[in-house]
Amino acid sequence: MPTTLKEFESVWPRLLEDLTEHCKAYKLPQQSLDWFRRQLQYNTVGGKCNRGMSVIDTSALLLNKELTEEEYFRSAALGWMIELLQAFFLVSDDIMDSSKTRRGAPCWYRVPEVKMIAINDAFMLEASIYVLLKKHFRQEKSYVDLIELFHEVTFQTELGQLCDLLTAPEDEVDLSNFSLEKFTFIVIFKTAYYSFYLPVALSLHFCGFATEKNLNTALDILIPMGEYFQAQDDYLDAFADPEVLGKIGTDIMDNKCSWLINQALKKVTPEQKKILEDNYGQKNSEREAKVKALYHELKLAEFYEQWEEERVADLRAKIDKVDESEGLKKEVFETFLKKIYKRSK
Ligand code: GPP
Ligand code: MG
Ligand code: MG
Ligand code: MG
Repeated sequence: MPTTLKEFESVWPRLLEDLTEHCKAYKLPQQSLDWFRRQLQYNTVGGKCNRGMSVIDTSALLLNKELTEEEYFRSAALGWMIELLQAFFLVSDDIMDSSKTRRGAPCWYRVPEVKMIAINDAFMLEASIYVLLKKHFRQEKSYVDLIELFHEVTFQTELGQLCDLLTAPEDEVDLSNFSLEKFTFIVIFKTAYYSFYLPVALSLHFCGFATEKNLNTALDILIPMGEYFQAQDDYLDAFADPEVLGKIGTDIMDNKCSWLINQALKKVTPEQKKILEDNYGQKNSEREAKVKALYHELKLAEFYEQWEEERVADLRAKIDKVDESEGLKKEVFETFLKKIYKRSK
């Protein structure tokens, strides 16, 4: 049985206490400690936690048994470290993207008393990963591998974010800057590594199955899966109900090199292209609506659905070929795919 959000969330208070104790040892003034605990709670808890929970489910599949209480706690701790990494990214990303809401609540930097303190809060979310990793995994043979994995994936994500930001300058809309090649780089780096490869790689280390072959197989499937997931994120940005999605899309106004604009550019007539040039990438909701109307006219939602079926078929074919001889299991990937296929949030 896959773990539930409730079980996963029940581990969090212990980790919050670990971080609290660490600060208390430094005699951190109470006001700062209260702030740290509050921001940890606000930014780390309350999401779907698919990334974090998948460390547990992957570990149960790889070990082919029900996890002991201790194993559950430790794999959940690794899962929460991904959620901390994600919190660090999202608090920062929302500032960079001028986003308004996240998980149905105001973005942290938009909470009135927070503002740019959110930048330091983001750094502390990241640093918390290594505090917990040291506390719980220092004695493991895989400790250095785990640290290096978090560092490398963080760097990869930052490369993706850099490319995302540079392709989307605020003051200069140049649609010729976009291409599906750039889109692919951006999404693999800003999303696929930390959201898809990281949970499975952590679990492989945790279970003692992190052979080069298994890690490479994981990359080979999870990177294209993450690419599909971010195309979905871009599709939902324009087409999903913000109430269901928990965030209001900003890609059109933010001039993002998204899946939708790249597909639109392949389909437009010169007249339609003019509409995009005049209205894309501007902080003006009427102009944004014009771009969305064109997306509808181009039947991009239908095109996306068809594209999704093709990508999923490719992924299933790849999963079918997985070599299980070193302890990896097809089911790990099937479970991932099932969770994201046709998601609405
Ligand atoms: C989200 O892309 C991007 C990240 C989570 C990576 C951020 C990386 C940093 C180094 C800060 P997005 O902007 O499309 O996500 P959303 O739609 O959720 O805002
Ligand atoms: Mg964003
Ligand atoms: Mg962004
Ligand atoms: Mg998005």
